[in-house]
Amino acid sequence: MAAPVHVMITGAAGQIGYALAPMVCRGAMLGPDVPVVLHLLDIPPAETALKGVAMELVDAAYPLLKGIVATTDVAEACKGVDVAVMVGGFPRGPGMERKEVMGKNVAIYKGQASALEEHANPGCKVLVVANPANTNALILSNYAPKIPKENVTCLTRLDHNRALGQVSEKTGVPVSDVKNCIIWGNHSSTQYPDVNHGTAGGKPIREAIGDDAYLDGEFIATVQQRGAAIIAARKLSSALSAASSVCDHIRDWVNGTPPGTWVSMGVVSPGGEAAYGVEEGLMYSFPVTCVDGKWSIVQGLTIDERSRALMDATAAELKEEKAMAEELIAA
Ligand code: NAX
Repeated sequence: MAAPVHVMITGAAGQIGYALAPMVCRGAMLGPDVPVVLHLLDIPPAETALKGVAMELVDAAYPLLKGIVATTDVAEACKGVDVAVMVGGFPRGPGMERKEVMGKNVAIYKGQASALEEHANPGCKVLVVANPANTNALILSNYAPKIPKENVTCLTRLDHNRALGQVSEKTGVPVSDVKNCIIWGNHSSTQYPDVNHGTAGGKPIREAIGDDAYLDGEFIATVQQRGAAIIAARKLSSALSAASSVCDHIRDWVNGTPPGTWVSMGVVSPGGEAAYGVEEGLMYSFPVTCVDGKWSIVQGLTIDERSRALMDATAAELKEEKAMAEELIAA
């Protein structure tokens, strides 16, 4: 058996952490033959709950699990890490100003970025899940200049999978035969779920569904608002689907996307034509393929006027968040 891969989960005592850790131990993230060591980080008020999670992981006797580091010390958690999944953060509560939340996350991500830079293994891949995910990832990248910018990403795979799920439900085509939807932009309600290049059962999605009004209206709103619909139904935010999408994101990044298939990832925009005109330096969700542990943006897609406007609107929101983060960093 190969040497174990060290996977860090921050916010590990929370609900996504509780769903994600067992998936990683079952091989859903890195493959059924890849042993793992889990590094679980949370904050002191959650220390006892974190211990409970570690106890349950021991009790599950996973053959792939070769060790657990459960700690509230960020430096200890980051030591020798190959994959870092950043789930812990300060989410926006009711009535909170965006700037206030961002200020809290600048403080958190500053510390965690430095610890990762200093203690993680070279080549460590980072996935930020905690909201505002795109901007938290940008802040982390900013404070960890030694980590290559390409190695810091954020999660929009859940939105991508939600889009595939909606197309599958509408067409009756199994979700495994729905391909190449795109989430453009921010992991927020301004995201643009785009089906113009996707297929269902081998047919273009627009043809398979035959209802442009639905695709341009209800479909987009459903994907954009799915998180809120889950909260309304469960009284808790998405956890199992988020954890499963985290595994999909890392698995495809590390092991490669299947031939003929692309996925959505929040990555730093290289700017210019290769980034469909999205400003350089924004953490923006693009369609990507992955080979040998590296992502590249799918090239040459035709963008119609309607799509252009939606892609620009979500870019504008990210630009605003970036400016706010920069202001807080400079303060
Ligand atoms: P929970 O509140 O259940 O868990 C969060 C955990 O993070 C808690 O145990 C908390 O103690 C810990 N934490 C807080 N600050 C920390 C810090 N500085 N270092 C380490 N741990 C810290 O939230 P959960 O439902 O698990 O969601 C976690 C995050 O994912 C939230 O920010 C949420 O908004 C975000 N989401 C992002 C999604 C995406 O697609 N990008 C979808 C799912 C989810 O809503």
